[in-house]
Amino acid sequence: MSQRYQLYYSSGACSMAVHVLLNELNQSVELIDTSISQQKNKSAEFLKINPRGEVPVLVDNGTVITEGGAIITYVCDGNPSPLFPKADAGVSRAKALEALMFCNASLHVAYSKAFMIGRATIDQASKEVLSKQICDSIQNLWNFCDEKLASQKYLAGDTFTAADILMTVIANWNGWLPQPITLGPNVKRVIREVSARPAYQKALEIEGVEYKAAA
Ligand SMILES: N[C@@H](CCC(=O)N[C@@H](CS)C(=O)NCC(=O)O)C(=O)O
Repeated sequence: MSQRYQLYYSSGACSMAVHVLLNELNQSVELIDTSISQQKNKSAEFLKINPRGEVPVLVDNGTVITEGGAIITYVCDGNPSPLFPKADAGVSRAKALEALMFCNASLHVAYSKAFMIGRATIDQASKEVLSKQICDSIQNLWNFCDEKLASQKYLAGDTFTAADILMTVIANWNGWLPQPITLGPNVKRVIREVSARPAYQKALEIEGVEYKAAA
């Protein structure tokens, strides 16, 4: 039987946050392997769906939605739960969006820059300087998260939201960076809890990903 949702994903990439979220919401999904390492995201077929060649892409009854932040809020709005306050919820919605956008537009983007510098065909000395600068900025973002999580249980406050899922996915990318990143005890507390949830464990198993960041 065809599923309502189709998700174009690459193992362990930011698309995994959408996968975990759909599991949390008990929504079945058809997963379409769009492996970045195998360049499936550059195939002519996928570029027709997302000309920018990026995952995640969600298809809901034929409607194509790109951009992780938009997909996450769309899925949450269509499946109301404590994971994301409703559109008329006022401050709690704003705080959930703030946390989600922090992960999507600040944390994720910093990693994207680091990966781009790693692939850049520039001289080694420049690469090292730029890599150090971006890795230092990633460390600062994690320090900011850790300070926030010292006084509240989760990124958006005292309720677990979709932002915590995205943060947990991104934390597992540290091994790909050219410089070690230290995650503080409060960040570790949250990523341990989130990655241990059945919805997360199921996504790890299906995507064939090992969760190393919580160690
Ligand atoms: N702004 C986009 C960024 C998505 C993005 O950067 N996805 C990465 C995986 S985490 C990707 O598909 N990269 C393709 C590539 O590296 O070729 C979003 O939030 O959805």
